[in-house]
Amino acid sequence: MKQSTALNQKNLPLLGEHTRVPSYDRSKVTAGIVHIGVGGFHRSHEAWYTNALMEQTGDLNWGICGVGLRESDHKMRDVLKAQDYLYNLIVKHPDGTVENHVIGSIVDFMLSVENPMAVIDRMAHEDTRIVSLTITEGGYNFHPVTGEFVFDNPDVKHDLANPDSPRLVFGFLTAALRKRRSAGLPPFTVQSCDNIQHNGDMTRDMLLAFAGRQDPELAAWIEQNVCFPNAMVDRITPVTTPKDIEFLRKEFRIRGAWPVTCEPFCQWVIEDRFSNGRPAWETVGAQFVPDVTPYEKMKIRLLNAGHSVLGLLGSIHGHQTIDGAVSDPLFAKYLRAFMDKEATPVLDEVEGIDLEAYKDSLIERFGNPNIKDNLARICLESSAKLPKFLISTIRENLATGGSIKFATLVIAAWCYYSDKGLSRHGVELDIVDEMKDELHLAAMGTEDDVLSFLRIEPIFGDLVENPRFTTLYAESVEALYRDPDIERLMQKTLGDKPPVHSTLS
Ligand code: CS2
Repeated sequence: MKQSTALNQKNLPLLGEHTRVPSYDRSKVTAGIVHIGVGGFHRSHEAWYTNALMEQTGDLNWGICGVGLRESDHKMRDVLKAQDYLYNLIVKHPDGTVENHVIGSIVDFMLSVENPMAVIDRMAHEDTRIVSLTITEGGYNFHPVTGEFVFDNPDVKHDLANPDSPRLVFGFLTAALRKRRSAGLPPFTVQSCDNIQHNGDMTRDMLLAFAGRQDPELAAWIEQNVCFPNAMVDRITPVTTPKDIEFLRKEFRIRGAWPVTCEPFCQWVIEDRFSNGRPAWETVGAQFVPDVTPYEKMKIRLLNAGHSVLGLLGSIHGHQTIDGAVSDPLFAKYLRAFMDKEATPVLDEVEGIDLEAYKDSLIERFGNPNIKDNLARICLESSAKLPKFLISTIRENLATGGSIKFATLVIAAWCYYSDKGLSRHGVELDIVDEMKDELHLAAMGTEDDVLSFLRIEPIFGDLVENPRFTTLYAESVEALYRDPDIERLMQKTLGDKPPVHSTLS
């Protein structure tokens, strides 16, 4: 049997006809983009578009220099470096077709913990024209209810006091923009690729708050000169598992230490506002629009919220993956009811988009049996996600008198999940959340004070004072604690009769 080949630049010609490798000359690529937060999603999305762009147009000015801000990014740096920054993107279609690409758009990687000044210099270099971000919802350091920048954070305090050796993204952006301004260079664009509505505006507000505290004059310059385009990003990208590495080795005879697997669907809708030029990503499928608002709201309130609905209810039920949950007819019906009755009524019209077809396509994408998207990934950092994905929908429906019951049961399930950390059958759940301890403590108080969980003010704000919401929540949470049979509660919420268990004698 043919030996496997290690993935690196030199071996590209050996990888075989079933793997698409970069045909452009990577030694000629300059890094016009510095990207902070190189995980699976960046590699299946922006890096994929940019690789396709270089392939198609031959414009080699937009290579990517990855940056990791966390200690834990050592592994990504080491893996990518050993592979000449190449990796495999394995695209799995629902019918079993697999496309295997080697992506060549990342050409360097830096760790800020090793040398923060080198990262600042790189961002301040004249070749750098865009700094893009996937730092997760939690990385923006805003208060979920007030939307204000949170200054009361040890890393922020450190960054304010140490402008040349920051830890957080805003410290780096400020330092690099300061350098560019003194060097008389045009600023880079700051391009958020996270699932936050108005992600560009949010990034700008947070950066201005931080920079304003450190250097008000610089903040005024940033406000006038730096563009922060809003964007909607979309591609379902599960966490890489040892099975993916094995798949690559067995099916394609390639030894790659950290491939990415993703679905075929890919979307990027971007506002066309850039400070210093941009790649022609529209030539490879991205859409440039004047205002991204309706697209991003639709995506976050249907896709991301839909994931959370399946993730939390499914975890308690004992489902493992999104495709597993959505192939369960009760979960599919519940998801659709949530989308139709609660999420859709508070969405804006999106010109040229048929919402019914969009929802159908989401259910189809979720059902892709070859994408094993673990519920643990979906539920990861729920405290940063749910205020934007789901709680905003509850708030808007409370204001208009719309239905809230489907989403409310999900909040009750989140309480039970945070308290017990178990599925209804007692299987331990893998919970990862910055606020895990706080969520657990509040949820544990439920038996004495049924609204205890809702008193986490940074997540729920004043919702605990809304009687329509609290009455429904209390009923759901009490029922769940009496008997965590989530299926029965889902059926009840749907207005369906639970199946009759006949006792034939
Ligand atoms: C997921 C997203 O994090 C989540 O909860 O909903 O990562 C989702 O898979 C992507 O936004 C898809 O574009």
